[in-house]
Amino acid sequence: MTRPRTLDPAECAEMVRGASSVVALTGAGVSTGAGIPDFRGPRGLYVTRRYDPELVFSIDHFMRDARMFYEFTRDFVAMVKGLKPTLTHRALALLEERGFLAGVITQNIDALHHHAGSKTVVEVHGSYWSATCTRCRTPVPEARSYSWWEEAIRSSPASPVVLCRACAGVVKPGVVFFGEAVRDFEEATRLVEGCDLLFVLGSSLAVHPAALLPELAHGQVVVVNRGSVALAPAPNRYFVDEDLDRYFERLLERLGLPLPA
Ligand code: CNA
Repeated sequence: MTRPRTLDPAECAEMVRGASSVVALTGAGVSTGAGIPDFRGPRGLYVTRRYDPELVFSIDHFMRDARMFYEFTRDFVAMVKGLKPTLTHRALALLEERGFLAGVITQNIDALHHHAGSKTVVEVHGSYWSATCTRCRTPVPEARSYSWWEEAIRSSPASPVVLCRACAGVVKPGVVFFGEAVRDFEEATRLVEGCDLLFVLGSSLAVHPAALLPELAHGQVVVVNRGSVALAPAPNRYFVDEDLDRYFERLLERLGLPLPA
């Protein structure tokens, strides 16, 4: 049986330099350093505000009555607005800018990879970075700003539910709900199958189908995650049980790249 192997930042830097295509798959753990707890942890919104995820993120419930989802959104926006992307988000954007990284696939809905400046971002669970009217299908490009969400919720005649300016239909953020298909999975699959180094960052790999992506990787897989991950050891897989920001700080140093401000 293959024993799990770790990888120090110096060895990882060599791997990044030698790879022809690097891709990162990220989860809730990249955003905890920014102050966004995972939803089910002790500080998570499901626990502190007693939201029932089955209802909050149910598309059937949302189409019948959007108020519960928007109460969650009001709390989520109040928490996320003003938070800065973590060093790991910014490091990934820098690695892409410098030609080391082909793109990021994320399970997160917080849009922090966009806010950090990443260009190729595949959000398989969608995010608050986009929104559309459920009635007339008009997109809402202003949704890219959390300040816009805060103001739209506060000033909507149906507050907290945000209504379309054109037809007064209910606006739905681009977050993928239970009962909806994941987004851009073909694009995510193409990126993973085409890379020779896949980072898996801050994800327990418990949620499918995103959790299946590392199985499709043909090259090296480097997991950086505190705690256990649902991925079996294999000769091409490395498991680093460390804080992400600390690891990426040292990785950038080894690559001779400046720490992003
Ligand atoms: P998860 O199952 O909560 O896994 C997160 C992992 O990250 C855990 O194993 C943690 O131990 C680990 N972790 C936390 N902080 C760090 C850190 N600083 N350094 C290293 N490791 C750390 O979450 P997943 O992303 O795997 O998937 C579950 C759901 C939760 C996805 O659909 C997400 O969309 C959803 N979610 C998103 C957000 C967000 O958008 N920020 C927040 C919470 C949940």
